Amino acid sequence: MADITDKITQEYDASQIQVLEGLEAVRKRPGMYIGSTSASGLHHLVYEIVDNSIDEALAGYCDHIEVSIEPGNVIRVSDNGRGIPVDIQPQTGTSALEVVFTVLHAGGKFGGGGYKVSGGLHGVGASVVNALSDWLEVEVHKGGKIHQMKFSRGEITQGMTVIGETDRTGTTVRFHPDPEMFETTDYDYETLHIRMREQAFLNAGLRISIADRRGEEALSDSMYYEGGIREFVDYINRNKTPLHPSCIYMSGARTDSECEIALQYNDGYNEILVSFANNIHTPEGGMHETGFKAALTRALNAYGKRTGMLKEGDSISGEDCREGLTAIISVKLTEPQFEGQTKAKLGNSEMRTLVDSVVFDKLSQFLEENPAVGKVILDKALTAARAREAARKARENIRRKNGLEGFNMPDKLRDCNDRDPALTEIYIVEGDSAGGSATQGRDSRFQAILPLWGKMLNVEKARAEKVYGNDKLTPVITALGAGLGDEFDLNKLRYHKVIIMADADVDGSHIRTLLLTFFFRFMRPLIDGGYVYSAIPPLYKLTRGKTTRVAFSDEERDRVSAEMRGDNPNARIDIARFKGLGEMDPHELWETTMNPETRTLKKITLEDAVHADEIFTVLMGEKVEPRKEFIEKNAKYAVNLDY
Ligand code: TSJ
Repeated sequence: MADITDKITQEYDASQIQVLEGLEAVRKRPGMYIGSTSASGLHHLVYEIVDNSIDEALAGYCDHIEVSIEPGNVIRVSDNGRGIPVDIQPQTGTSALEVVFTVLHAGGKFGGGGYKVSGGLHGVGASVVNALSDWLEVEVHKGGKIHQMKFSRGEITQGMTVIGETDRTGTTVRFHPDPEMFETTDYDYETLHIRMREQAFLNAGLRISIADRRGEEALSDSMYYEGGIREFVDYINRNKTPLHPSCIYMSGARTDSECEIALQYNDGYNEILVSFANNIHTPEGGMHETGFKAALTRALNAYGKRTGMLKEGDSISGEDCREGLTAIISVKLTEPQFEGQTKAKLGNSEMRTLVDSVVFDKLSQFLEENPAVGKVILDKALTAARAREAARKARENIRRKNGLEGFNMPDKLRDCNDRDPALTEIYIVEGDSAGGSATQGRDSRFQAILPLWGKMLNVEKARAEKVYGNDKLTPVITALGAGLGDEFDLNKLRYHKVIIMADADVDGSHIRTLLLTFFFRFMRPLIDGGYVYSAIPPLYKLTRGKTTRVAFSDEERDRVSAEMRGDNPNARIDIARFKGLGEMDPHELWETTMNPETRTLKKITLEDAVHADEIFTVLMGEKVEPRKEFIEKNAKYAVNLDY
């Protein structure tokens, strides 16, 4: 504790004014601290608070965290840890509690001091959440007393006050995001649920409960995984068919760092590799992933040679070793370096060496001791290698036939005039009639239209060679111009916005899911790079006399209708539901859905590959029961797949 308070004192001593300036800076440029002020930044506030409780759990003092969304989008986070220290430091006359909420970069993340391993990808902590909340209250149960403190937009509105006695310890924070700071303050339960589940998997033995108390019926879940990341792998594979009974678990440590890996092969063709550093998801990979991949490939090749399954001189590629693989890599280290475009790539090279040696040694040993599993895995990799070779040949054939990267654009494509990909966009439109409206309504200088029609292919089961031959997807591949699979090349992409425009009904959602699955499986960089969008067409058209307006939700419909009525309660407002894109005239489609000045696009992020994979697998897999269950549980998502 000494370390922590010393550090706080140093920062705090500088000047009281700096405190206010610090939090003012957060309110001036919130995006710098939480990434954005959209829904993602809004949810980030919760993660920042919860991270503190998780740090307390990592330190060994807390085993239960409760997170809830209260009516009015108030967030409550509570833990049974030691409670944030409340004693007044003689040097400063303030408590750690006050500092945590008022000093930028304070909180449980003091680098070397404090906790040995702490999260904090952005390292911003509680003070940023405080600055961006129109109110925040904290309650600390500690030393037999309940201490309370209140804030508004970062400023103290009630100093630390003892409000009662208690026989337990712990910290509870409640806050309401400042509507002046965020585009939306509406929390999504499922987003928080997925994140909390992930954290429960990553912290074996920690119970995380979550509840949504906004609706008439509360939603809730309580997550506790004794097996940690082993159960994470089981969870991801739960609707797949595993090739061996239980997952393979490996762990190891050096001074100041540790790693654990769980993996299991299934009979599918996809690779699901999810990595974390200090419990922070690293979707861009990094040194821990590099070490893992290298060691897996080496271990399988060495085993193949030793058992004679692999001929002398032959070798299996890394990708073939990862077909049908689900793996979780979790590393903990004292000074993580996050790099890359989104600071989501681990840069510490010592993690490559650590993970490499742990995986190579432990996996080699496992294969020796479990020859039946070893054979299944090696067979799988060998089959993948053969299939890849066959796919390459098929590709060559098709390329010769119709020049996939080439100059022959699909008949249906209505291309735009501009050739600079950075300035152009392509609308992939469901149905010929909507395609017609879009073609007439568009700005042909920079907007291309590609209509799609009919049922597409079940991508989950398809291998690359089948996709190549599919007449529904070939136009998409050709129009985008960047190839697919191993050879996908973003530099060749012909449009930097790929916009899926489909109806807000079940068929539309089906097409959207299929296209996203296809992009996810075969053009992954397209999704990772944020090039894919979903157009949001309006649901209602409201007419009063000569005035028409549109609405994108039931709430907006009611609001717009009231606005149009104005002071005239008898005014007749005609409300019509758009049955589909095909029903809109070209001008309406342009104004509501295509004009960059007025439209809303939803960027497809697939932030959580695990969740995406769940939807894809369940909705398109062969197992009927999980699909039925999923659709019943997520009726709203099945209609409007919300990534
Ligand atoms: F930071 C915060 F306000 F966001 C927050 C912190 C929010 C929540 C919900 C919990 C916490 C938190 C902090 N839970 N547990 C702690 N623990 C400490 O701050 C703590 C307690 C004792 C000692 C010690 O050395 O005695 C040290 C620390 C850092």
